[in-house]
Amino acid sequence: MLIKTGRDGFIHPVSSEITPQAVYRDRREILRLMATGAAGTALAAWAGRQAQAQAQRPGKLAALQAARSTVPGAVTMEKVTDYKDASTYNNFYEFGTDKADPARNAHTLKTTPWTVEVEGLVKKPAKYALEDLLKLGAQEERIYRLRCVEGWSMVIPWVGYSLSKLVEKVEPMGNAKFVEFITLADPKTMPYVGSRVLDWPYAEGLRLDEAMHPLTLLSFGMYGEVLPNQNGAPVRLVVPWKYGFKSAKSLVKIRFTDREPKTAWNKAAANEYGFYSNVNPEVDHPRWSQATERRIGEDGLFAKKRKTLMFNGYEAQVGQLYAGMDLKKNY
Ligand SMILES: Nc1nc2c(c(=O)[nH]1)N[C@H]1C(S)=C(S)[C@@H](COP(=O)(O)O)O[C@H]1N2
Ligand SMILES: [Mo]
Repeated sequence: MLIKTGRDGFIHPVSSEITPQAVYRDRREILRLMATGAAGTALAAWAGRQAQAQAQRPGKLAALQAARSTVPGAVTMEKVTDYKDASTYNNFYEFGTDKADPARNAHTLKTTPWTVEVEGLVKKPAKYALEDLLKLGAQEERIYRLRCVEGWSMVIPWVGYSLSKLVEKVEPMGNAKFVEFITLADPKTMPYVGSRVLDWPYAEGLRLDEAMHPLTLLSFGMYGEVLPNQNGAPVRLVVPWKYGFKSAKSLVKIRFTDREPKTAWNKAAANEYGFYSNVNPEVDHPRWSQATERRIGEDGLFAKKRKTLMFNGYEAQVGQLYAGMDLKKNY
């Protein structure tokens, strides 16, 4: 058993850490590669990954064990963003619009008990207590690039499993074509819910085939620990090839529909935020160029901007989902 839930409902760390399983898997892989002569490079990559993982363990919240994901494209070798940056430079408008607001204010978010309701066009609608949702799939570590439409990006080691695991459990009906994600809107604990910045609750959506893609992650943790409140505790979506706002935080409802769902940002400014919102350096946002990005942590005087990659670098994995589509029209 990977995760224990205590009587108080909190997730408690188990004694062993995250690495052993991943180490054994990697070691076997290296032994295999030794036979082919490719062991040198593999060892270097392995050492790099271990160093990265260990350097990043912040020790702030309960550990969440995970084995490194084997889903194609799920682990970038780019340098992981410092936990401090990833947990203090946030967009979570329920807690304020300044990047520092969520880390300052989200301590009021009450994450236990937590239920996620799955409803709509499914044969098996269900209400999942967080403890049960956690166990629906094996927890994996995935190191994804996250690209915000505002022009900055980070590299974050998430913990979670493919959303498709949940989709398969609830058995979508034949006419289900889209999935809507609805997040908590509690004016008592979220100071900006009720403000007119957005039409609450914050809602997002995906086409069913996007929701089923193995890279679409239902995430419960990051940096080997449970999610900090400001990053969307206790459970959020992460869709790495789309702009960050598609990755809805603190999910309470997942609804299967036959119609494209309305999303919070599309309602706020339809000409700026489309339903698809795939990262695309060739299609600019009306106010911001999308051709380059600033990697958080690289913002020194001489830091160069990075070129933004098509589908945020996940084109090989997701490009075929959009074959034949006009990506300028379907922004
Ligand atoms: N509920 C909710 N989810 C949200 C947001 C929000 O304001 N509310 N902001 C989005 C935006 S714009 C981004 S870039 C990412 C940021 O995730 P991070 O803070 O974990 O990096 O969360 C997304 N999910
Ligand atoms: Mo964003």
